Amino acid sequence: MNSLILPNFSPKCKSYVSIAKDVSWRGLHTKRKGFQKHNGYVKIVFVTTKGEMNRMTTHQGILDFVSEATALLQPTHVHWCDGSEKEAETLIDLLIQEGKAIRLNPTLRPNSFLFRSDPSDVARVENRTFIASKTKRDAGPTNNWMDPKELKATMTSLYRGSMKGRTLYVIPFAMGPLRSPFVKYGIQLTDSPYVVLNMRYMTRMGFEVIQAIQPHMSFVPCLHSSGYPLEVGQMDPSWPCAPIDQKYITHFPEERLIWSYGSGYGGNALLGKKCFSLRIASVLARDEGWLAEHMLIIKITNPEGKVKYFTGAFPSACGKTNLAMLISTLPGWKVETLGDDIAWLRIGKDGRLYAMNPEFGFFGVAPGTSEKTTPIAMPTSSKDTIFTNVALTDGGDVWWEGLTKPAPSHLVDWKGQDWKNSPTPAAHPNSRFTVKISQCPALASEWESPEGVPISGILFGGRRSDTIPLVMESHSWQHGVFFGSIMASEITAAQITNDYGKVRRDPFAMLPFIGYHAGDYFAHWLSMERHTEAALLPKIFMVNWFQKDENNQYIWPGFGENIRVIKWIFERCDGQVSARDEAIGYLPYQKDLDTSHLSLTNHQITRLLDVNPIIWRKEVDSIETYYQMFEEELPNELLQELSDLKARLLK
Ligand code: OXD
Ligand code: MN
Repeated sequence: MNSLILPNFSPKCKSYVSIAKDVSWRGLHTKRKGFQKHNGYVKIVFVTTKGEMNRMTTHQGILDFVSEATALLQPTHVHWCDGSEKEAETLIDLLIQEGKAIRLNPTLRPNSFLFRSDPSDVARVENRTFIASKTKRDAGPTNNWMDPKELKATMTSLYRGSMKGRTLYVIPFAMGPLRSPFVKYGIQLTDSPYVVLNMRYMTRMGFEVIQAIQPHMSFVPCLHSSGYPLEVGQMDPSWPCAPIDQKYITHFPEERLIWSYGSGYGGNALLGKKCFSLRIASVLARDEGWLAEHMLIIKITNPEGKVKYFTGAFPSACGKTNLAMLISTLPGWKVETLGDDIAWLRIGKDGRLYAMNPEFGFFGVAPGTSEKTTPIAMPTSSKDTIFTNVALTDGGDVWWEGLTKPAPSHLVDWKGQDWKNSPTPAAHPNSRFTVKISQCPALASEWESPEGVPISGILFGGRRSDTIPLVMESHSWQHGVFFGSIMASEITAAQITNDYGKVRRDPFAMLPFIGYHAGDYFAHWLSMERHTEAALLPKIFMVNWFQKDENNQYIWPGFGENIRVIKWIFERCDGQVSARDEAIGYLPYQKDLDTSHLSLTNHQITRLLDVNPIIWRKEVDSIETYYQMFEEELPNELLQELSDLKARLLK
């Protein structure tokens, strides 16, 4: 028996009945059985003439997963998502009726919606994220670990009955293009229609996907409950979620299983993203000989029409989206995007490393995004966009800090309160926009290439006021892995912590995303060299757009001007320019860094490309201390790199 909870009787009720019929599976015949009053809503009960599940898939694993979860979660209704436009419209209408979403002014922002989360549920919760590997050792020092049996027992009791009064949505989704040999499948069960709508933009999702999962194929079961069952008569808040100490974002790496409870926000709830495509995928990648990375992918075309592809890993708040959507200030140089967050990398038949973006959308941070900083993001989010926790203008459009100066004189802030020229941000610092990547005007045509694109260079970055020069290249693959392992960034105000200004080590920008022991992860990176010829692997670079002068001012102009650094990297990969061999890596000769038409003094350029041995000796001490956390699991190769660096600095 299927049922759909609909808003109270209204003159429109008839149309809801027809919508309710339409949301059933294509070609599936339903008969109305009757109405039931439920919690101020009318529940229209349908009986299906054929077993619904069997019409959708014969995959026994999927059928068992759904039926076992249904028995545990006890939803009022089960809905298998087809990913259609009609289904999305039905869900959004329902959410608007329930006061959980706001339709933005269709003239200004067609088919776009604003959601406001509960103020306690605004970001990924790293301290509630667990890697429940069989042993604590396998989770390593960078993850929270819990015994899987204990965790499952705790979560099973939380899950029991947690979807009462709600609909369980079955979301079949794919990470990667369906025709790619590297595509991976997931089935997410959720009680959040907001999650369904976001997953529809962030992943390939719905009918085609479930059809593609053949009976012999594996999938990652992803269970998600907001943790807010509705008893009869209970009010449904506009953003159901559980208190912080009941939130659990958990991964069972040996079983390739994801369980998430209590949060409806971002990476906690859109399980295809960080949970699957990084934490679980990093385990799959280790076992299968590839890399699952927190990286953007870009295509660069030089004035001669030569093309190269690059990936880049940057911690939060280091301009990753900006780089993914960069508009070049150098004539003839073009940047196109293939992804802004995740890359899966494999060695191809020709021995080169290929990257594929498993995602289908952007889940971008709104504050700071503007015509000036990220011009491409503006048309990208001009329609068909889901906004979360941004401010609402009087004209029914969205606003966030940095979008325009000055701010509009009146707004409704992300908490739904009137806002007038207040120092408190109107948009939450982690407010987001969700859009399909295909809406990006700077999208490279080969973004869905089944094999991915061959990578010439890997960029590691961070936000450092000093120490790291504007750009440097590693001496070798092993030295590049050392670069990745020591990546660090200064904590910014956007990160809501008390450690403002302190340096946080974030190896490979994967600190919260490595699904196993980080020491083994470094070893896995090192091992890639054994699977191909060293010369075929990408060159590895470290970049830093954020050096400051004595007056605490950024020296490098950044944004679109970063193309000048990319140009040097491109030319290094092409063997067109030589470099200074310094203790820390290869650095540009000043003449090879194109600074034409920039108002940089010679002194500033020298400073940007400087290696200060005193600062670097301190850095070496800091790396030594940081490396201790990996104990004897730290690969010897990295210790060797560190001691070689130390020796070179003393010369
Ligand atoms: C993200 C993140 O949301 O890295 O992409 O936190
Ligand atoms: Mn990210």
